[in-house]
Formats: sequence, C-alpha cells, structure tokens
Amino acid sequence: MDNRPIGFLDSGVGGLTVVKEMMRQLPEEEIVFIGDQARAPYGPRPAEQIREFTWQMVNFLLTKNVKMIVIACNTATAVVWQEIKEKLDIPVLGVILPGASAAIKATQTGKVGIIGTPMTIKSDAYRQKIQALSPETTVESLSCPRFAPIVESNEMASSVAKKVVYETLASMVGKVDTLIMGCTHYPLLRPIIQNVMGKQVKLIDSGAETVRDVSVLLNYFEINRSRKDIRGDHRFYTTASPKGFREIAEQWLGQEINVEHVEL
Ligand code: I24
Ligand code: DGL
Repeated sequence: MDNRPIGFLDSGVGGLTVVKEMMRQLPEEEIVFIGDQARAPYGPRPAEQIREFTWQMVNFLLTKNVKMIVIACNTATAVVWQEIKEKLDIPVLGVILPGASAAIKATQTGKVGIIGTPMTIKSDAYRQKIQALSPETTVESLSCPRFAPIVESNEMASSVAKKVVYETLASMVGKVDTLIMGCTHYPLLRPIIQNVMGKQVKLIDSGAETVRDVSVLLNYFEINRSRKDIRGDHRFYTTASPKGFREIAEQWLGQEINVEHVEL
C-alpha cells in the first residue's frame, strides 16, 4: 500500500483525456497533473525543446512526492519516455507502448494505422514499438496537424471538422483494420474518425490503454492507495493562467478542481 499520488504530465490540457480515464478506472487514486499550457503545443516543436520542457515537468512532479509518473502526451513520450524511465527509480509510463501493444492484440489483418502530431509521426516511435513486438504487423502512419486545432477551437461537431477529418484520413481508409489515436486530443474526434474509417475499424485510445497498465503496475508493486474511505485531493498545475485551464478542465472532468499556476 502506498498513499502517495500519481503524477501526470502533458504539453497542455489534452492529457486530461488520460486523467478522465484514470478517474473512471481507478477512482481511489490521487492525481497530481501538470500541463505546460504556456508552451503548448509541443507537436510542432524540435525534439531538443520537447526533451528539456518534459524534464522540467518531471522534476516538478518529483517535488510532489509521486509514486509513479504517466507521460500523458504522445509527443513527449515519443521523444523522452525511454530516457526518463531509465533515470528514475519510480515507474514511468508513456502512452505509446500501451497503445502499440493494444493495436497488435486488436488487429486481425496485421495492418495497423497510426495518426498523431507531426513530431509523434516523425519520431516513428509507434512503428518501432509495434514492429519490435510483432515484426509481421505492417504500420501505416499519418501526421494530422489540423486535428488538434479543431478540438481547441471547439469545432468537434462542425461540418469543417468532418471535412478536415475526411480529407486527412482519405489515404488511410480501407488500408487498416485498427487505427491508433496517437494524440491526446483525438478521442474528442472519435465519432467522426470512426465514421470516416468505417465502423468495422477498431480505434485504439492510447490514454485509456495506458491507464490499464497503471492498474497492472499498482497491483504488481502493491502500491495501490489504501485510503479508499477518504478520497484523495487531486491537484492540477498549469504554466499558463489557472482560469483558462479550470474552465476547460472542469467542463471536461465534470467536477470542481484545484488549479494553481506554476513557473518551470
Ligand atoms: N480543448 C483543448 N484545448 C483548448 C479546448 C480548448 N479550448 C476549447 N476546447 N485550449 O484541448 C488550449 C489552448 N488554448 C489555451 C487558452 O488560450 C487559448 C489557447 C482538448 C481538451 C481535452 C480534454 C474544447 C473543449 C472544452 C471543454 C472540454 C473539452 C474540450 F472547451 F475539447
Ligand atoms: N498532447 C499532445 C500529444 O498527445 C498534443 C498536443 C501538442 O501537440 O502538444 O501529442
């Protein structure tokens, strides 16, 4: 038993899709979240910057006495998960390996697709993980730079969103039976993506798969939170204004939350 919180980090607010899954699957655990909203998005940034910024968030979470860290951002995971995992003596999970391994289990044709930010696709991290675990699986990858901005402008339900998703995914349709949503924002576009890809295509939510792995690790190391009677106080930190963060987060999570500003 271990009552310390679990740390989540993201480039901004997108990682809250992972946090929402966490609250659903493991409601007794306490969460400390940090989003680097002032410097988001990470997708178009050079790898060296992503590396530096992500380490700053990791070091911040370590000051909060976390028992585990989840890199709830595909772009940061693609660039620095391996390095962070090797340096820390607490478990560090990224969102890529859980998504990759879920896709291998889900595919029946051995043809998997991956969509994400330019950096996630450029890093080739999903393909490498998939082919290391299952060399016979083929991977079709596609960068979707226009998807996250659609979500951030709250246009998920608009005809523009449908048009952009349809046009962007055209080259993927019919080629894969499983598609990994390799960006924290994409679960918000899930209905449109599903509609464009066809209902027989399995969509993999990397964040949700990652939370399943959090659960496995908590059990394996016997570090579950014991105070199931008293709910933990989740804490949220942002490098930008707490007001903007709170508005999106409270609406998304459906509960009031503590948000503080932090300088990294
Ligand atoms: N969704 C995200 N980021 C935003 C947003 C959003 N604004 C509206 N919605 N903004 O990510 C981040 C960048 N902003 C910061 C403030 O200054 C301007 C730039 C996805 C969130 C995933 C949980 C749409 C929206 C919302 C509430 C809930 C969910 C959602 F308003 F997608
Ligand atoms: N959180 C990022 C990801 O999952 C998306 C937003 C960004 O580019 O920073 O890749």
